Amino acid sequence: MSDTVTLYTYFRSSCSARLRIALHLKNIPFNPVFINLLRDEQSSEAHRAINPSGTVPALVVQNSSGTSVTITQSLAALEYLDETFPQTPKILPNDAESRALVRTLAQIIGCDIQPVTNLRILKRVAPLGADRTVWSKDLIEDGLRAYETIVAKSAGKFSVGDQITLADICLIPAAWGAERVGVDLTAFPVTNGIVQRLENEEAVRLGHWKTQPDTPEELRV
Ligand SMILES: N[C@@H](CCC(=O)N[C@@H](CS)C(=O)NCC(=O)O)C(=O)O
Repeated sequence: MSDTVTLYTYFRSSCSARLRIALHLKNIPFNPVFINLLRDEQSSEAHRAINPSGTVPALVVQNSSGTSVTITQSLAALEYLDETFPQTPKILPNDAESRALVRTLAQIIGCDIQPVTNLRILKRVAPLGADRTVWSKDLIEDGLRAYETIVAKSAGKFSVGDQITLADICLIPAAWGAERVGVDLTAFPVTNGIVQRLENEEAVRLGHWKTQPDTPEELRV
């Protein structure tokens, strides 16, 4: 019997998109559970019992012996998938130097950009007079400048060489968020080239915010 994988997800969530893309890339079937962030379902008691952070995603893997693991941080969940589904395409390179580089890029997005542009932060800065769009755009551009400087040296077809890595899996949903607030991705030409190539990948199309079962009809393609 194979593992049963459940993903708590929201179509617009970039952190959820990371997991959706990785699961599709690795051909791991999963059951989605939809948590609507606009209805604040992430803060419900029921959801917090699964993810005490009150966020998505949460990844639950139940293995054949009946034990289950719940992972409530997307980067930890992505690495867990890489370690426990070894027969699937790897998203972390074998050598330590490349792994550090991939993690550095992933963390520019996962630690420097996403947390300060997250919904709960936007909800707090708006009453202080900050324009949510300007706030997000500035911070995303700061992060992308750093990303661009690094990938200018490391990129092949994707961010580090020619294979899709953890870095790319974090980059593409961040690019969707960047476009949403008016960031001109052509100002980051190497990164933009990687984004364009990623958009053609099947796993990215399947994980895209526009194609999810919980994507509202009017936003679907
Ligand atoms: N560090 C966490 C961040 C999770 C996170 O902030 N998720 C967002 C969606 S991308 C969320 O659930 N936001 C809900 C909120 O801010 O209330 C991770 O990587 O999983």
